[in-house]
This record gives sequence, C-alpha cells and structure tokens, in this order.
Amino acid sequence: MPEILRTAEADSRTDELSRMTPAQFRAALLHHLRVTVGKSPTAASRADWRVAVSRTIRDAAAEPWLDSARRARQEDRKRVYYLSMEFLPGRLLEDTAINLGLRDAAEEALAGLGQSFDRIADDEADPALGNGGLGRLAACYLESMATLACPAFGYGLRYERGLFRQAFDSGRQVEHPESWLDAGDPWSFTRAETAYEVRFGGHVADGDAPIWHPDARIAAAAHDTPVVGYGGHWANTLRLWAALPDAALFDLGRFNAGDFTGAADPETWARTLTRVLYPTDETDAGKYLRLSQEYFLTSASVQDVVARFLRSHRNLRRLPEHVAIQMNDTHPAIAGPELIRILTDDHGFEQDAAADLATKVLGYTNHTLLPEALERWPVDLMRALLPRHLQIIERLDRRQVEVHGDRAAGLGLIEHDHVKMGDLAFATSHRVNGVSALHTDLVRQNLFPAREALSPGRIVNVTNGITPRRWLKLANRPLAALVTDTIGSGWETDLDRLAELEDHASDPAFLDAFGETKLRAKQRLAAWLSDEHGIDVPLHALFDVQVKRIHEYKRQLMNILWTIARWQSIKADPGAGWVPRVKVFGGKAAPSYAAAKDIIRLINDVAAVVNADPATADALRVVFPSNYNVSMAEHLIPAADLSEQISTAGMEASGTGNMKFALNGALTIGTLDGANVEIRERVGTDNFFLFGLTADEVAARRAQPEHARRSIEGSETLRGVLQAIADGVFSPDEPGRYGGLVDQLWNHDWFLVASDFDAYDAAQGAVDAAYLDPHRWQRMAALNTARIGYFSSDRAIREYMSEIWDVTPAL
Ligand code: 26Q
Repeated sequence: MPEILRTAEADSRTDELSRMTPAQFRAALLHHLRVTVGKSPTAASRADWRVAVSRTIRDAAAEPWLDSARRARQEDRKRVYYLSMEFLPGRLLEDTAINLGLRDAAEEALAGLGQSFDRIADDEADPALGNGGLGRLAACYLESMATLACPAFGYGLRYERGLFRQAFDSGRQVEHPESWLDAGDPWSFTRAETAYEVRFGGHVADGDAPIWHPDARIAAAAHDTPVVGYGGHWANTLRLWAALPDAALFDLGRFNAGDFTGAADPETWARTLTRVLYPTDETDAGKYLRLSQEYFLTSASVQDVVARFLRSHRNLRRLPEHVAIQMNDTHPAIAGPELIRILTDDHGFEQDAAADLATKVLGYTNHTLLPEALERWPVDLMRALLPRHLQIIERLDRRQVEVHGDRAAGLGLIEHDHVKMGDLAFATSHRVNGVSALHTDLVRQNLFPAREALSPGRIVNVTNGITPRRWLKLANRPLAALVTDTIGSGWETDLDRLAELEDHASDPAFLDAFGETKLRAKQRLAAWLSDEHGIDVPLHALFDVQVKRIHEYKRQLMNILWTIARWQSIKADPGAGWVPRVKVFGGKAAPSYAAAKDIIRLINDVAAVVNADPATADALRVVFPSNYNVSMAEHLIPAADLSEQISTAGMEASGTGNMKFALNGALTIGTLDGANVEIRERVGTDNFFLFGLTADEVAARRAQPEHARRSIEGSETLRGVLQAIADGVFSPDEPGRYGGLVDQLWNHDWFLVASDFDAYDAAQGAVDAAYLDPHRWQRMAALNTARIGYFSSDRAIREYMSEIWDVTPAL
C-alpha cells in the first residue's frame, strides 16, 4: 500500500475507535453469538456471525435512536414524514457501522476471532424494495436527514419480495423471485402495538355527514429500522408497513361449510398487499392491487402521523406547525384525500378547512415529465376501492373550478373518467418540486402551466443529491483515504470541502496517487467480477460504464451500437493504436417491457461475439453482469473511468448515478439532460464530454419527417452497424432476431438514437484522446471529484428543510 494511503487509514481509525474498543466489540459480539444466535464460535456459520455482528451494531444504534426520539418529543420538534412506495437502502451492516464509528473496531474484533469483516458484510442480502432512482434517492435522503438531525420518519411498505433477481438465459433476461427476508432481518423491530386498520371498498351513506361503510379491513403492522446519521449523533426511523394476516380474516364459517380454500380468500388477499413490489418504473395504470398498495401505505402512515400528533397535542389546526409530509412522486398522492377524510369524518372539520390544512402539511416531488407516465386512476376503480376518497376528490375538483373558473383551463382533477394524480398532488400541496433545474423548468412549462400561473412560487427546484458516506467513504476506501490524507477529515459532512483538492490538481504526486486509487478500485472490481460472475477484465483498459434501469430513453441501445462500430473499426484497422476499453452494462428491464428486453438481449449477443474475437480481444471487451443492484453499484462506480449519461435530452428528470460517478473521479460523456446540465457547469465544461441535441432541439427534430432515415443515410458508421445487425452477425442462429429493432430505428426512432449517433461517436473520440495523456485525464478526473460537493444529499435536504418543510435541525 502506498504510504500516503496507509497514514490516512490509520488516522480515520483513531477517531472512529473512540466509541467502542475492539475488545468491547468482541465481548458484545460473542455475547450475541451465544444468546441471540445460540451458537459457539466454532460452530457459527458466516450467516451466524453476520447476525451477531448486526445485533451488536444495532445495540449501539439504540442509544442515539431512543435519545433522538425523546429529544424530538421533549422539544416538541416539527417532524418530517417521507412517504415512498420504494426504498433502496442497500446493505446496512457496514453503513451503520461507519456512521456509528464502529467499523474498524468491528473489523479488528472479527480479525481476532479469525473472521473477515468484508466476507461477513458481504453475506447480507441487499433489500431491493425499489426499482431504481426514486427508491435510492429516498434512502440517501433518510441518511442525510439523520446526519443533519432533521427529525423524520421514512414510511414505506415491507414487501416480502423485492425487485426480481435478474438472470440471463442465452442472453435473455429471466426474472426470479427475490426473497431478502429468507436470510433474516436482524435490523428491524416489529411493533405489534403499532398497527392500524386500513379499510377498502363498500359504500358511503350520505346523511347529514357522510359515513363510509367499507367491506374489507386489513391491519398494517409497523416494522422499524433505525437510520443512524454520520457521527452517531442522531437517528431516525424507517417504518415499513406489513399487511397483517389477521386471524379474524379467516372465514371459519366457510371453512366449516367445507370451502377450505375459499375460507382463506380474505386472508390471502390481505397478504398479497405487501407480497411483492411492482417491478416497473412506469405507471401500470388501472391495476387494482397497485392502487390498494398505494392506499395501504398512505392510510397507515397518515393515521400514524395524526395519532402521533394527538399524543402530545389537542388542536389539529396546529398540525402544519408540527408536521410536514412529503410525497415521493404521486404514488402516495391519496395522502391529501386521506388526511381530509380523517379531519372531516373523525374530527368534525368542514372539508374546505380540512383541505386548507392538508395543503399546508403536504409537499409533492415530481420525478417524471412524460404525460403518459403520470398516474391516472379510472374513476370506477376509485369508486370501487375508495368511495369516500372519490367523493372528497370530486368536491376538491368542483371547488377548484369554482375558485379558479374554467375547467377548460386544465385545472380539473378528473378528466376522461380518470383521476389525475399529479394534479391532485399539486392541488393538495403547498410546494411542488422538480429534481433538477432543467426538469423543474419543464415541469413549470409543460406539465402544470395553468397551475403555475395561478400559484406562482408553488413550484420550486431541489436538485437531487447523494450521500457521500455510502458513495465515497463506504464504496471507495482508497479514494476516501486519499481525500482525508490530502485535506483532512470533515468532508464527510461538508462535501464542499472537496474543493480544497483543487490546490493539488496540478501536483503530479497527487495525480499519481489519484490514479492509484482508481487502479485499486479496478482490482477490487475485477476480483469480484471474476468470483461472482466468472468474467475477466483487463486492468489497464478504460472502464466505460452505463448502469441504470434499461429504458429506451436512457439509450443503452446507442451505447451498444457504438460498441459495434468500435469493434468494426478495430477489425478494419487493428494497428491504429486503439485505447483499450471495457464496456460495462448493468440494469434490469421491467418484465413486460419488450423493447427494453430486446436491448438486453442484443447487448449480451454482442458481448458473446466480441469477447470471442481474438482479433479485438486486447482492445475491446463487453461485460454485462446480471442483477444490477445497490451492492453492485458500490463495486462498479469507484472503478469507472467513464460514466455514460446519454439519455435523450428532456427525458431524464435528474439522474443520480451521474453524481456518484463524478464523485468517484469518473468523467462523464453525456447530453444536456437532467442534472447533467448542472454537473457540467460545476465540474467545468472542459472536464465533461458533451454531445447531442438539446431538449428544445429534440422537440424540433421529432417534428421533421423522415429524420431517422436521413440521419442514418448520412452516417456511414451507423449504416455499417445496422447492416451487421440486420445480417445476423450477432444472432447467427436467428438472423432476423433484431429485424424489428433495426426497422424501428430507420422508420421511427422516437428517442433520436440516429440523430445523436455521430455526435456521440465524436465525443467518444475526444474521450480516447484525453485518455492517451494520463496526467491530463487524472487532472480532469480529480477536478470532477473536487467540484462535485454541491451534489451531496445534505445540501438537498437542507433545501427541503428550509424551502419546503420549514424544519430546523435538532442539534
Ligand atoms: C407507478 C405506478 C404503477 C407502478 C409503478 C409506478 C412507478 C414506480 C417507480 C413509477 C415510477 C417509478 C420510479 C421512477 C424513478 O425512479 N424516477 C427517477 O427518479 C430519480 C430520482 O429523482 C431521477 O434521478 C430519475 O431521473 C428518474 O427517472
């Protein structure tokens, strides 16, 4: 290990050791192994050790956790409640250990017992309770709220099965059930006493006051996991609701009458509610179960918020002084009507007064622009499942029109017999925010122009952020150590301090050390790829990475087409001094998204042909490890030289992977989309490989007839690529396999792959040129790290606290 890294690791250790010595950790660990797991050290398996270590760390979390709760209560602090259908927290063992300052004590204690910390941490399941960016953002935000001592709860669902496990069968994605709970959940506390009844269906009797007579009731039971902030000074709660199989739901009458399976129907339906996460990140409109899940989360959470408030207050009119509820997209947008329902039906408010109160409490974050991706629920479905809520929505709708006039102005909440959840969320929130500057502008202009005109100032921007604890300190120990060694500690909670690295950006010794950290990350990745996926990669190559959900708008297709072009160029001119590249892909497609699945198959087919070609083996590899998740991201992102952020401009709301890569010293090749725009401004236009049409140009180009055909005809390179695919070069057993895909590109190309292809190719040429000069590259990479501090989720959460929640830190 270079000296510069060794000293930094030693330093950070002394200050982390203060909370518990290795000897104390060892004693606590051995205790848990005996009394919690019931094993002796000699008999304990890896999983046994993991459970004992997790419980030891959870014990250490209990103190700040209970203290934080007591303090928030005693000081009567305003609380934030973050409602999200998805959370992707990643593995908790190392993260919690780092935040409590226990990581090194744990490692040393384990080493003394002949155990490896890394091996044990690696045994933990990665809770995949989300699809992608929105769920991971929720997890970064919870961690930042804890770090900033912002009193908060995260509310979500405890899906029995998270996002499917992806495997490849002859290149095709196949989905396997995921069961994170099989390995046990040593982190959560089951709260049998915290359960609420969530009601569904039935009818509303309209007398003096409407009375809802539901025809089904399902209990929601809380499972609480502590979320410890960095430094261990504050901890919040992630509260996940599970549908409780209630004994009362079992129909003994039916059973006794001989209908043995039918007797269990209500119970089966109840369990189905939190059985599985919807594996799509687009609306799955009209699905009864999805709306039921959304209401189940929302109702249990809002009931809990009100119950917690009433424990120490009487007057619900004061709710906005004590409570802020944030809706993570429209998935919990029934929160407005639910809160109004509770205030009117249970507490005697008039609906209009209740709606005013609800609006002061609620905030709505929008994560998508595409009108077709916005949630709309059929009125008939709403009536069947939530008749009282539909009544409330209809009244809100009428009142909107009364107050603001014309329904034609685009202010209706119900249109074509569907409830527009974005409009409902807007109408019941005091703030609506987009997730990057560009996205927020487009939300104002394209999504809610009429509402923006009537409520100027309601729409605000909060550009997304990521937690530097997981995405630098945990995921990239060599770089974190170099940073600490160069500028001292403290950057973990003040990421702007990375700017101090700029003073060293021209120092060859620093740049060498920076390059050395990248090499170490590549070595770690290479070992992991080899062990877990049987994939070998050359370490001296440029690692070019695109990891994210597979979507046409994210344009993994453009990336693989370019990869084919590169392969053809190398074959045509093998001696041209090609910069060796490893092209890395990772990501899942929604099971029903055929076009995305075709792209996955094409990438795998291309990988098979390219990787088997000895003529290009030194200069090009294509790898696609299956089952991309948070843990895989922690391996891939630190090792990347190049970050692919190449969506069609105007379509990616923000992106957050783009921030993680830049933080870890990867350069971005990207379009002017989402947060790329702000990243480029901050890291410097010279340190970002820009290409492609702007959002405005995209709209104009789409209007041009035959745009795709003309672009392809103008690009010899692209024509050669499409020809090879159409000829079956990558599917020799079935030459026509990609006929439809190629045909779409020639004749339709909604995502403008053809329009942007040559510009992308040119930008890739600039990447090669820069990489040929290692010090130039390292300098550009180091400047990315130095200038990315703004994208800390701590900054984002501070903005939410002041601009949306009106909450101050408790410490
Ligand atoms: C809705 C209805 C029914 C079934 C599923 C859904 C659903 C589920 C998940 C719709 C959307 C999602 C997830 C969206 C998402 O992850 N959006 C991403 O959010 C990130 C955080 O703001 C942004 O960085 C990304 O740009 C955005 O794509």
